[in-house]
Amino acid sequence: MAAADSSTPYAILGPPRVGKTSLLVSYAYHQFPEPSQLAELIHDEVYRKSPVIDNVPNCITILDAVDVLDRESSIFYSPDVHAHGILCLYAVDDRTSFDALDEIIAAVRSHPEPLIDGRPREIVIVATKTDVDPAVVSSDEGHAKAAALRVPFVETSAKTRHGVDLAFVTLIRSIDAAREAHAAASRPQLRHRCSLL
Ligand SMILES: Nc1nc2c(ncn2[C@@H]2O[C@H](COP(=O)(O)OP(=O)(O)O)[C@@H](O)[C@H]2O)c(=O)[nH]1
Ligand SMILES: [Mg+2]
Repeated sequence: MAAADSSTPYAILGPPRVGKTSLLVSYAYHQFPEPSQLAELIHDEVYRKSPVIDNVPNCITILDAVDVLDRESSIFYSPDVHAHGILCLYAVDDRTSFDALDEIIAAVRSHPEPLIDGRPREIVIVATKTDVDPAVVSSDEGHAKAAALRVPFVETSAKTRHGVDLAFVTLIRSIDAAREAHAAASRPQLRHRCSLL
């Protein structure tokens, strides 16, 4: 597996209050931010982390840049154009955020610059707040949605840290797999040659 280069950026997307900032803080600092801390965290905050994944060191940059807002019934979406991968979040206690996934992912896929290094951006659907009981969106619904949209799915809680590392590892592995597949497809094919001497 190839290491992500030092400038590989990722983005995190979802409607307001699904837990984007909390997930990033939980991932980067192993803390669940209090409401007062959340209020201090500004938009466009950049989080950096250097995890070792599958024995390979990675340097990653994650942009907590965008709330997806419903502006006059159309989803507004503008992540960093350089993002190689995007975590698309919904909260298990907020059905509206789950229902927004189709439109958010369609917006990612129809971005004006849809390709990064010749490949589409990798997407992982992330269910947040799985510590909340009862949930209004079931785990089965999350799995079914991800299967229908053909993307990986990870369940998380920033509060308990359940699944938090896995969400990022899944995205990084998806990007590595896509890079390798793209490189293999771009390599000239070796052909058998029969020569009559
Ligand atoms: N119970 C619970 N609450 C969470 C979790 N993640 C975020 N929240 C709460 O959800 C609210 C919105 O979180 P925030 O990270 O600001 O969401 P953002 O607007 O998507 O960045 C805050 O009150 C958080 O404390 C979680 O994993 N579990
Ligand atoms: Mg936020």
